[in-house]
Amino acid sequence: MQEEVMTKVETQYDASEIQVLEGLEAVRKRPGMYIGSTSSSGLHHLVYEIVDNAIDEALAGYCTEITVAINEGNTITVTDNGRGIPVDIQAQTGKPALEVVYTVLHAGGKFGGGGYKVSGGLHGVGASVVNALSEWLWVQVHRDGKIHEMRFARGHVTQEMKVVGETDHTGTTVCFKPDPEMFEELQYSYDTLHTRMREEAFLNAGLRITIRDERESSKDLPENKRQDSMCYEGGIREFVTWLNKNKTPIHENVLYFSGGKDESVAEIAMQYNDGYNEMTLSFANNVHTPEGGMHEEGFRRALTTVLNNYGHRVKMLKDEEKVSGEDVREGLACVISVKLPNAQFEGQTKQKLGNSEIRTLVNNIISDKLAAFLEENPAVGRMILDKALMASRAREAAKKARESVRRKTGLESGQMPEKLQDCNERDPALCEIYIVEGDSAGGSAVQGRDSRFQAILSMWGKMLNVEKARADKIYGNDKLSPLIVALGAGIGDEFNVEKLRYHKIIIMADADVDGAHIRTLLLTFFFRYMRPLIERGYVYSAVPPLYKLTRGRTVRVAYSDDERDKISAELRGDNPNVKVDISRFKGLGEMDPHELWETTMNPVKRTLRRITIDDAVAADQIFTVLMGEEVEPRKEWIEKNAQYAVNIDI
Ligand code: TSJ
Repeated sequence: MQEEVMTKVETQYDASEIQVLEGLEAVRKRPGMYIGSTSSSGLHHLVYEIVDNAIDEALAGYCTEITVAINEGNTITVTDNGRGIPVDIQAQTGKPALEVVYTVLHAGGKFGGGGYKVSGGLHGVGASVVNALSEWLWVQVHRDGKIHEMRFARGHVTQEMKVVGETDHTGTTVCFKPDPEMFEELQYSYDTLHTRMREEAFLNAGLRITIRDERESSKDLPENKRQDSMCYEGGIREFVTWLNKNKTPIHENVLYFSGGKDESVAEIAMQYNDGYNEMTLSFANNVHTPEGGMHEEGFRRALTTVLNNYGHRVKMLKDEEKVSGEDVREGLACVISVKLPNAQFEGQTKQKLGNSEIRTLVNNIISDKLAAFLEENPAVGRMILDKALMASRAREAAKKARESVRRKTGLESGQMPEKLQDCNERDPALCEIYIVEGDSAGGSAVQGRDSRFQAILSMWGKMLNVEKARADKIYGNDKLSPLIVALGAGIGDEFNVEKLRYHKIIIMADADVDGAHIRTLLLTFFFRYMRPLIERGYVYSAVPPLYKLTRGRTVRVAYSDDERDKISAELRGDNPNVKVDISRFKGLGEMDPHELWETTMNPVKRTLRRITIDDAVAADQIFTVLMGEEVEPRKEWIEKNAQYAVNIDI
């Protein structure tokens, strides 16, 4: 025993120890390199890094359940029922494997250039990064009948591994508190974590993932807003069913194809609905690739070829007739998931798969197996081809309509719409456009803004139901065409992001259900007709304050209930009886121009929430519910959101 303590003291300052500390110090110096950012997205990334390790254990075949809890104070607990991280002393380091997992920085994290986590090896990729960025972290491993525990603070060991009890099962539990010194944002969003965990559950068939919100602030929410348990035996097939859940499929079964070559595997699930929009989600090693890449390319190429060949063979297409890629993807819901060694992530945001061998693999799977399926299921084949043919004809008609509308509305005249109050600056990288709902809010925004670089576009009235419209209608729509003209980059297949006039597009809507409605409509529109805007991170939601607190002549605003309570306490100071007046902002229209500038538009003080593809996918779902023809899901949505739904207009 004495021996061991001595060794420990001696090794505290040896070369490997110093390297370890330097490694984690590097993470704290440049956190963005390891988790992308220190804003809300980075905060959530910490959870994904930890959960990924548990999912690897599931991929290795030893773990069937993962639980994620958001605790009071925005700490996170992740538990799995795997084998437990090994705790034996490693020969090279003289330390427990568990300690190495948490203190040694592993190269090849997601933001450092790819990496396939090979199941069965001791990896712990990301665990040390999370540790370095946590004010504190503890871990308990149930293994060999004992509970082993270890504690850390900002990456440093604060409690060596010790046995704290006995156990009759195996598994790992990790609990951590993100370091307020490292993150600008500390509030976890249940919805954000829920969305990602649902995705993981779909991508790992049979794995049960449970998420719970234990925070006091959520205790009044309905049960289904603070706890979800997700397990999908059908994997990505069920993902597609879910994507289509409020739509009308045109064939009964989800088509599913899979195959592999060398170390790589690919699976594709797809089903057509009677709508006009495509929803393809692709993943590489369970990482979402919203910018697409080789797996999507291989799929698209093969789908177009197979359907054209089939059409000619069954004589639904004449010799010279062809359906385009866009035609065959109209109304398609599709999930592509590939797993491969050495994934190369490229593109603007490193979310595009670059490995060309995967294009060939996916192309071959679809070419062989979809073709065979159509031969065996001619009724389905006929239905899909019919739909593509209708799309092709509609597209021809739309092109003609577009040309005539373009002449009429001056879409290409370079003249800006009346509803736009433009800014003086011309460099798009420096320009912002606020899209504001309602007249009075629009007026305040125009007066409050910094007109050098902030433009305002007001929109009001009921927007077009883009769910049921093809591109020709959208061009001619009097609500949407000012927006299209103001942004300057066109829409649909002709969208050109290089022509965009603003690199920040900020949706400013009230924090009520009407605001949510208009935000949903705009997001869905951007998602379907200007997707690169979202992929490049140009779309934001403004975050207006919820409360105004007044004590004498001091006025402060709060953006959340927590902040309201904190500021209220600050204003009271040591004097609990003093009167602090708290009022709720009912809407943007209520703020005067100066207030709006100070709280919501001034770049130095405001908060902007960047819209991600996941937000857009969620918007697409909500939108379908709100605008679709199905009455039941709409009623359900309204009931779920009843506290706000009094004056929603649908
Ligand atoms: F991120 C993390 F490292 F902190 C973490 C790891 C967090 C959580 C919630 C779970 C895990 C984790 C790791 N769960 N299960 C494992 N498994 C192993 O590390 C493991 C177990 C046994 C063996 C073996 O060969 O016996 C090998 C490994 C890699």
